[in-house]
Amino acid sequence: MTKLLFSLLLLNSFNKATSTLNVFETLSFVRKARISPLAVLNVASTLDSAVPSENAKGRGYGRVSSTEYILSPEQIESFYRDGCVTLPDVLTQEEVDELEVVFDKFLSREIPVPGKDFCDMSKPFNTPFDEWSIVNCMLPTKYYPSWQNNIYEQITSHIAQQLFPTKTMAKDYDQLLNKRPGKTDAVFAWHQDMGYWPTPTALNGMNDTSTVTFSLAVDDSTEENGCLRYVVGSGMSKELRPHVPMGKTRDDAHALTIELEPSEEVRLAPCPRGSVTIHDEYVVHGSGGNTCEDRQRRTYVLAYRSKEIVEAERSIGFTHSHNDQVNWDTFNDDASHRVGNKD
Ligand SMILES: O=C(O)CCC(=O)C(=O)O
Repeated sequence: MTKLLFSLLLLNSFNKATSTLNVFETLSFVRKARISPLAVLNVASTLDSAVPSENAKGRGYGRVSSTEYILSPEQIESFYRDGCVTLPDVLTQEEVDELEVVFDKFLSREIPVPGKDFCDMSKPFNTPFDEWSIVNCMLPTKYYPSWQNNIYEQITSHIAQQLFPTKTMAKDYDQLLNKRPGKTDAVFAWHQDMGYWPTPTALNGMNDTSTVTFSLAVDDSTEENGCLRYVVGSGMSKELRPHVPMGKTRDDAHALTIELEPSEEVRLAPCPRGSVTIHDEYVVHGSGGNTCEDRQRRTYVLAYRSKEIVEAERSIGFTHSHNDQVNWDTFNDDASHRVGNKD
């Protein structure tokens, strides 16, 4: 009886926070996603505090000023329930035009990026530049500091704070990606971002993992040129699945991958130029190859985590640079989720 009352209380709380699902839909969703009552409670309480204030509602949603974008309750709900959502028209075309100039200087190597921070995310590190399929540039604002605090950083920092109003969200890392035209092997393998990062054990027990990762479409991102795709609701249980290195070792290639169950619902996240997708740290995601002969897919990634997590990462020497001298296979966290290799 107590258990039943407890479950009903949780469902009511979850339902109130998500507002669009009725009890039966909520029950079915929770059961299908195999979510623990504790996870439901966590999400419900975060949603309660992340609902936009009356003040925000009065000003409308979306891009309300030169530096502010206000999330709607539906966008916040989708982020917490599905793990990923597309935010339309975050930047204007003119703002993207300006960012694009610098972006292309990284791609042409006019702005140099050292070592493994300039690599292909789908192939071994020793692949010749001409043969790359997904050009990956880590930490652009580290290598080009005058880009810091650009319009994309200003707007996303405001959005990150709306999603986690009780925390101080800090920029953790940035990254540029380009899927070259006609590269059908420009596949970003299925993964959870937490698979790449030090776990709470490695961060001295810091068990908060709060993250929002933004991906700005610099080009229209569609199924044809390999837009983001994700397994709906897969991050809600906050469980890390076993990841396998794509190469023989992490020194050979950086990427990790996981297997999907055939029954899992995959959803595409197309995103027009100037719009942004946001995703969380546990949602299973990746992207397909670029089948367009005449269209690249450039994406500007920017991730925010709570200030305490960023500080804990830095304290163990983890900066998201692929040149970090950390143990990429374990981060000294006894990680059972980064295992073996693919062969
Ligand atoms: O945009 C993509 O294709 C994948 C990027 C990704 O996996 C990430 O930013 O975590």
